[in-house]
Amino acid sequence: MSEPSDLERIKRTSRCLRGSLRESLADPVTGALRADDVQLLKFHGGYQQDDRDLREARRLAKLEPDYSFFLRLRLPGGVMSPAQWLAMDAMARRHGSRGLRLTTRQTIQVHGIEKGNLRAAVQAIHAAGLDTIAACGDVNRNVVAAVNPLLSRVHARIFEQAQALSLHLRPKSRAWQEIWLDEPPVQPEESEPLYGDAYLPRKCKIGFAVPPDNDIDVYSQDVGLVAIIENGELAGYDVLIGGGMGATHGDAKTHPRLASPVGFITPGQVTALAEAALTTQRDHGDRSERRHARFKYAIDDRGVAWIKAEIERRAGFALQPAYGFAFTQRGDRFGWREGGDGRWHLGLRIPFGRVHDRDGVTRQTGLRAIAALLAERAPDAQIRLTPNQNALIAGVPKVLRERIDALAIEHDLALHRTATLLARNAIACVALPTCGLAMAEAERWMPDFIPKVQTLLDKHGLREEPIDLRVSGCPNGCSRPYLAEIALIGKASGRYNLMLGGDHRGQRLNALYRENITEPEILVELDALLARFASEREPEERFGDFLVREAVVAPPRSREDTA
Ligand code: SRM
Ligand code: SF4
Repeated sequence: MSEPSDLERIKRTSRCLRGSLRESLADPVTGALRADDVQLLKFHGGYQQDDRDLREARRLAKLEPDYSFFLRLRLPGGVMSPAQWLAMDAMARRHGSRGLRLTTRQTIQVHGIEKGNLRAAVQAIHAAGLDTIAACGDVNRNVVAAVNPLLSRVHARIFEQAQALSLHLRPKSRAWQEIWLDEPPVQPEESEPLYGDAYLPRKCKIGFAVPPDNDIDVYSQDVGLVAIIENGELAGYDVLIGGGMGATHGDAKTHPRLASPVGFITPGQVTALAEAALTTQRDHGDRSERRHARFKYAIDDRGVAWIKAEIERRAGFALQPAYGFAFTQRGDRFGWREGGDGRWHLGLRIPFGRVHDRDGVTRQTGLRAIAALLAERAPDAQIRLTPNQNALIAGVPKVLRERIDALAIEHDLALHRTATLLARNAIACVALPTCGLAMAEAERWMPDFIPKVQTLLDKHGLREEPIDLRVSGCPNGCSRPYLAEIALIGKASGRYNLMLGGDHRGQRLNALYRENITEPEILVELDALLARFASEREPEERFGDFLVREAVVAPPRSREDTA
């Protein structure tokens, strides 16, 4: 048996996530935390980073790296009130340096917070009725849920379940309250009934989908719950386990994986099912090799049937046979839609989730103005974040539509009216300069790169063709690229692996087409394939499906097929 990784020691000896974080935060000599506390901070929703654009110059100048931190909110289902948005906007302007970043898991990150401001930033989050607990780290992460629950009672019910589950699976340690809010220490020291002192071997991700939309990419979740609706009522959920995107270049034992269907549960069984899956991963996940520690690998190693039986044993009930479901689309719906209650919902495209005033674009000011209007005139309206880095202004009285439209147009928030489908649906991860793992650009490259791909689409008469493009700066896959029709995975500065052949409903993994190529090479490849697609496609055929039918790429077989 291999030795546990060093992170296991850090977790076990942390006294339920306290470590020496207080001392690290108070140390005025450095902008960084002690090494062990860097790891523990993740469980509190924070990450230490340094500006990679400045790294080399600072090294040469014998300065320590330009350290700063991001904070990530725990925001199940991505729902905030207008007042909460205003509070987060104020916090980001006061303490951060890159605006607000909407993430692919329906929450917000604020980058560029200096160590000395972290406590004030967390306190501002808490004052707004929000928290950052377990937003990162080896725990259950932000629970995602299909967007726009206001459209029906069923959506609302699912959102409530997502919120309740997030709270239920939140670590019980009061370390967050002690360290950030100065609550008195708990005496005697506590324990974690669900997680134990070493928490999980790796992160766990849970998501609720509502067909026909697969906007949460349910096949990428460790535990995916797909709502089954009968006669307008929630009958229960089909359960999928073992999805995940992360991989490591050149390491064959790592790979993206589609979640496997294992059966059906009733709404009342959700908590027990999730606990059983989590504790199965807790007890059977790999604690020595972190690259091999996600639930998907435990499932590959032991088999879906074994893991399913273990989950059933722990949950105390058998899963019923899966109902089956059909997705017709993923991605977000933009523009205005009317809800069942006569309120209106406006889907806004936020390119790559970045809400920041810069280069003459004033999206942060615009969203603040919209939130301020709602806070005053419709405080029960909501700002909903989507798993595709966009925002939905939900529950708007009709009378405010015109003013919101005017603000959206004034502040470059009306891209749903002008941007092509390619630009509206593309996703890119954060990557440089903040992400310590980035091998190539992603978010920053998109404003340059997307118009070039669009030029190719225009050239081949495919201007409004819906093609999913996703870019990640490294193989960890934070933009869920392995589910895209076209994906680029960073390999080195300016170099990417070109992956092709995912499907537009997020149900098929793509496959490697060209390795380690540059932007001009990518464009040459796409030009040739789009030309073929334009002339040889079948009616209504999507690009990813065409590439697979024509055997341009062969999608990987599912793990069950290969077992
Ligand atoms: Fe991620 C690590 C950003 C969604 C798979 N991810 C990171 C870190 C924290 C880098 C690090 O560990 O040093 C990135 C911080 C960059 C920065 O500067 O902000 C980062 N991940 C993000 C976000 C912000 C991307 C975005 O552009 O929106 C997303 C935040 C999600 C959230 O709000 O909780 C984000 N990450 C994802 C997703 C998509 C999803 O969950 O739906 C995935 C793929 C799904 C999955 O987990 O399999 C994902 N991130 C990873 C991995 C690979 C994990 C693995 O199993 O191998 C890492 C690396 C790691 O954990 O060691 C990672
Ligand atoms: Fe960073 Fe890689 Fe995730 Fe992009 S995919 S944010 S580069 S870890």
